Amino acid sequence: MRLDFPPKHTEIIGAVKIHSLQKIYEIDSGNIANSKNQQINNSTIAFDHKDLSKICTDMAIIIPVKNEKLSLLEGVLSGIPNECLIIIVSNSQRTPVDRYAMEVEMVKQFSQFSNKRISIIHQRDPNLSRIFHKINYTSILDQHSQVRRGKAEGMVIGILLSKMQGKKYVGFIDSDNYFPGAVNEYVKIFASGFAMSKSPLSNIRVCWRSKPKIANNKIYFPRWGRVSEHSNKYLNDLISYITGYETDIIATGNAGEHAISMSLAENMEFASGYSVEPYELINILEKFGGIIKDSTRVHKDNVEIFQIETRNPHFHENKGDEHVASMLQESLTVINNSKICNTDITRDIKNHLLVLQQKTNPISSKFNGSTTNHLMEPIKTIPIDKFNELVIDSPKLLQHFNASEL
Ligand SMILES: Nc1nc2c(ncn2[C@@H]2O[C@H](COP(=O)(O)OP(=O)(O)O)[C@@H](O)[C@H]2O)c(=O)[nH]1
Ligand SMILES: [Mg+2]
Repeated sequence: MRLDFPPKHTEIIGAVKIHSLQKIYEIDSGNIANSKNQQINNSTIAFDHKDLSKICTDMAIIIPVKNEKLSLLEGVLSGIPNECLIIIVSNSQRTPVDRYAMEVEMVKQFSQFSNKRISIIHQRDPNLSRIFHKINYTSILDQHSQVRRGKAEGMVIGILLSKMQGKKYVGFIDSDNYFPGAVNEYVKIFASGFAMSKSPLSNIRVCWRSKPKIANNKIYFPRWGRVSEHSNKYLNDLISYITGYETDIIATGNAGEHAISMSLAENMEFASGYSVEPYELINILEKFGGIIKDSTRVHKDNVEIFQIETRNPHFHENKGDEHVASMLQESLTVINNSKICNTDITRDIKNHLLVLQQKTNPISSKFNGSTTNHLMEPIKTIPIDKFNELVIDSPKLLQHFNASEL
C-alpha cells in the first residue's frame, strides 16, 4: 500500500498528534526489495505484503454484530487477511429464532473452506456477565448485573479477548459491509497506520472516500454520512478552541472502521453504544492533551492519530432515519459532556440537539433525549490471567474455529 507521507499537517495538543487525512495511491504497491524504495520524492511511503503481513499477525479484527444477514457477515469474514485473528462479538437475538446459533453454524461451515482463525462469543451470555462480576469490572454491567447491550460494549469485550490472546493491535470492522474488497482495504490501512506510527500509542481511523446512494435510479457518491458531517464539525470547533486556530483536521469523527494499539486501548475509557467513536478522540484529548489541569498523564509516550482515506466506497445496510437521529444525538451529547468542551460549543450543540428532537417523532423514535453517556472503565484494571482462566473454565462461552483444528 502506498500513501501520502509525511501527513501534510499535524495538530499537536499536549502529547496528542492528530495527522491530517492521508490519501492512498496504490492499494497494492508490489514488492519492495530495498527498504530505501519505501519513500519516494519524500512525499509517499509504501508498505509491501511482508511489512503488512507482519503487523496483521499481531492484530485481532473485532466484528460487532447484531442481527445482520448471514451472507453479509460471511462476506466481511472473507475480506479479512488470513494472518489476523477474527473475534466476532454478537448481540443477536436468541429467541424466538436463535440468530446467534445461526451465526455460529455459518462460521463453522465457513472455517471448513477458509483457513482463518475465528472466535465467536455472545455478549449477553450469562457466563460472561458472571465473569465480569467476579473480576469486579462492573462498568460493563447493567442494573441486573447483565452485560449491557450496545456496540461499544461488544467492542470492549473484543479488546479484552484480544489482550487475552496477546495481540498488540485491535481493529474494528462492522458486520454489515457489502464489499469484502473494502474490508480488505480497511485492514491494510490499519496495518499501514501502525507501520507509520513512531509511538506505541496509536489510533488509525478510516475515512470513506464516499458512501454511494441510489436516488431517482441514479447512483450518487456523497462524501459524508449524515452523522459524521456534524460530529466532525463540532470536534473541529473543539480543537480550534483549544489551539486558537480554526481547523478542519478531523475527518473521521464517527469512523466505525478504526484500529487502536493495545497499549492505548487498555488505557482508554469507552462510551456506550454509538457514541463510542467520537468519544475515543475526546478521551484521548482528555487523558493526553494536557488540557485538564488535574489530569495525570497515563503514559510517557505521545499518541499518534492517523486518518486515512479509502479508495473503495463504503456501502452498508441502511438502518433508517431514526437510527441516524439516535446516533447523532449520542455523538453530539458525548462531545457536549466533555470537560474540555467550552460554553460556546456547548450552546451550539444544545441548539442542534433541540432542533433534532423537534424533527424526530418522540413516540416511535429511538431518540431518547438522554443527556448523559455511560462510560466503561479502562480494561487495564482487569487481571487478564484471571479473566483468561475464567473464560477457559466456561467451555461454551468463547467458541474457536480453525480449519486445521476441525
Ligand atoms: N456486539 C454488538 N454489535 C452491535 C450492536 N448494535 C449494533 N451492532 C453492530 O455494530 C455495527 C454498526 O452498527 P450499525 O447499526 O450498522 O450502525 P452504523 O453503521 O454506525 O450506522 C454493525 O455491525 C452492527 O451489527 C450491539 O448491541 N452489540
Ligand atoms: Mg452500518
